[in-house]
Amino acid sequence: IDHGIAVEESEPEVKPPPMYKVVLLNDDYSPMDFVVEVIMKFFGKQREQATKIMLQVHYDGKGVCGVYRSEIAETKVVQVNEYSKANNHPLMCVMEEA
Ligand code: TYC
Repeated sequence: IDHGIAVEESEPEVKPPPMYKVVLLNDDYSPMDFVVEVIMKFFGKQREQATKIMLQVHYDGKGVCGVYRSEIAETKVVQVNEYSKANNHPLMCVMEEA
């Protein structure tokens, strides 16, 4: 018998996808202007914001460039690491669970 009473859901029907921080790591050799260009090119930041992120990495060891779903985060990491290598800089990008 249908009592017409809706069952309360404790969670939403569709879970949001897991999100990942895409993080740049500091090193002693990558030029600051190269890092700023990378943040602008791959993460769509304006120069002022890109410079803030670069300095965060330089002084604190790492910095978040953006938060994305897994496939997009993985693509950013590969693109940045390939671009750094192609330009002979040791700049490294990794992802972390948000
Ligand atoms: N530490 C580098 C320097 O002094 C600059 C730098 C910033 C390198 C951010 C990597 O992700 C980085 N030239």
